[in-house]
Amino acid sequence: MTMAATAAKHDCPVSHCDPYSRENLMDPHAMHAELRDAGPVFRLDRYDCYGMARFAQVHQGMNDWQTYSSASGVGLDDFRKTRPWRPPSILLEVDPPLHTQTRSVMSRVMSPAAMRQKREEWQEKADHLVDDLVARGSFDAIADLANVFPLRVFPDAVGLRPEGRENLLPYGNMVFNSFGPRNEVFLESVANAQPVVQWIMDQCRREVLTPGGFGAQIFEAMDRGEIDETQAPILVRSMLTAGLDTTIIGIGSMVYAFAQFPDQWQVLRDNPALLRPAFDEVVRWASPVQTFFRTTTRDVDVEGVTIPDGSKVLMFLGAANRDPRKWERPDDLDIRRPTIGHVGFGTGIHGCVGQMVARMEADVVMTAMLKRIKAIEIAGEPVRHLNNTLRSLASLPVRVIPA
Ligand code: 4IA
Repeated sequence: MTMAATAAKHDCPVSHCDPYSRENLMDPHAMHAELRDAGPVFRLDRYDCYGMARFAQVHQGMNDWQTYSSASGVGLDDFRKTRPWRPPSILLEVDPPLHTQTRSVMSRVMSPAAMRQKREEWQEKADHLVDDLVARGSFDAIADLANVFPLRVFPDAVGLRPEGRENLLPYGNMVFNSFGPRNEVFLESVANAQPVVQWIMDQCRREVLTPGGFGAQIFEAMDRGEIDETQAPILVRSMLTAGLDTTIIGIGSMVYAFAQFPDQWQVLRDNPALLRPAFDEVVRWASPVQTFFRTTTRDVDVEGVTIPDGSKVLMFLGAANRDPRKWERPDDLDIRRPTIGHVGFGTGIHGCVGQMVARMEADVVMTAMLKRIKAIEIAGEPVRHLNNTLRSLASLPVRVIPA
């Protein structure tokens, strides 16, 4: 017998849980623990797919795009079997070589240097907004701050006209829901989709984009031959889809995190240089984007379990970011911990290309708050907003103590 020559084969654990039920969307943490404990990989029999919830496998899988492809869609739907809900993204829902080409255009437009040029103007806007809120003393950190700030800076940076911007959030909500099943949460969000989708598509045309904005810069890349005329509008659409809900949740999560961990607010006030690592820790802790699918391109062995070729695999970013196998006291916000490797922005070739935008927005808002606020207190029951992919609040009443 040559036992040592072949790795042991295991049956795949099966979970009957529904990650998209209202209860689990409302509070996923107990389910996450159960799924991590089920094994390195498991089947979700309700959705006829596989899942990974431990940090090691999520991180490994997301860093192997050859095996875990995005080209069949990063939602539950397999683009080879069902018609996509919208024309696929040529950034998110593709593999190299096309992905390499489109991503390089996007990363240049939203480069660190490009974002540094925004700092002064964005800081002024953040100071102004936070001044008003501190004067009020009590406000809703979502409705009055998180929902407000990105909408004041990002659509202008892209170069959108003022009319119709109220369509941006409903559109994002639909798209992020569409990565999950066709459940009630999805259906409610697409009830009035047509005019919203139409408005978004109309804003992706060169003629309506302000010169100098991110959108216009994508068309300049087209002029240089880096992408063609069918691709440029779809990349503008990527910005409109991915740039708002996510940063809104990032800012809202910052406030929620520091309201729940007041000692950490004090640590940050004593050392504002921790702002950047603090944002990473909040993104780890909150995981605004909770899940994404990949599709296997071959039979793949994961710790002795074989995932067959062509399987959908649900990556639980939120569960990986709180895996006790990886993180000490994972449920605690600790802005001094090493957050390196967290998957809150994804990881690998699809890792968030807009994170410089998110970081700059969070930076200026938090800088304004650090100067003016000694403590943030929760002043009422937070209300969740349910979405199949995003974890967010609809309302967070707070009271702030001026510095
Ligand atoms: C796109 C992952 C999420 C932030 C995202 C959503 C949509 C797109 C990209 C990223 O439409 O390209």
